[in-house]
Amino acid sequence: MNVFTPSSVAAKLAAVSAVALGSLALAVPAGAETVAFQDARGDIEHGADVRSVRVVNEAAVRVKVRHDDLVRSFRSGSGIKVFLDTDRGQAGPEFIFLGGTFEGSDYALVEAEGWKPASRRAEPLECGYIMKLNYADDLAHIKLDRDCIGNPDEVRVAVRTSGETDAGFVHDWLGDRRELTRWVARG
Ligand SMILES: [Ca+2]
Ligand SMILES: [Ca+2]
Repeated sequence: MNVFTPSSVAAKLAAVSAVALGSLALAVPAGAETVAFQDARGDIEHGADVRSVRVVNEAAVRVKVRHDDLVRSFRSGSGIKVFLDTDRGQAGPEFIFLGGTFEGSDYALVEAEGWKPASRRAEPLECGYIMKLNYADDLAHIKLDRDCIGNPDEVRVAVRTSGETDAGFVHDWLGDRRELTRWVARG
């Protein structure tokens, strides 16, 4: 009996492509690109120490920052800056999301120029964005409407946290100072 009949070959090809499709489906969830980045623990003697950052580029752009130990008290003086690079044609980030990460603090999205707010009195942009803080899990969830940041196809970020200690303010970057993640394409 010849096992290499056209039908058995076709069946084997079908089985192979089913496996290939299955693994692709697992690797790339429909409609979402999510990339996670890790950072060392203990860079600063403060709970604002960055542990990891997750960037999601889909219907909205979302950045989730895990800290070592986020606390509610204003005494932590803890804060965050997320620099958003949305245009390869322009050097550096186009936007900065900045805010406090202790309870009751405020936040804003502003246009950036040279890694700083575009003007000394940069007005917060009036569009849809929100930060939610989870003190149990030490997370800051930032969600930005696409229209707020020019509806980019791809985005990358640099993240800097800060906190107050007896010795003054300390800060921690994801990776190195002003290090941008790889580009995250829209899912
Ligand atoms: Ca760190
Ligand atoms: Ca840019």
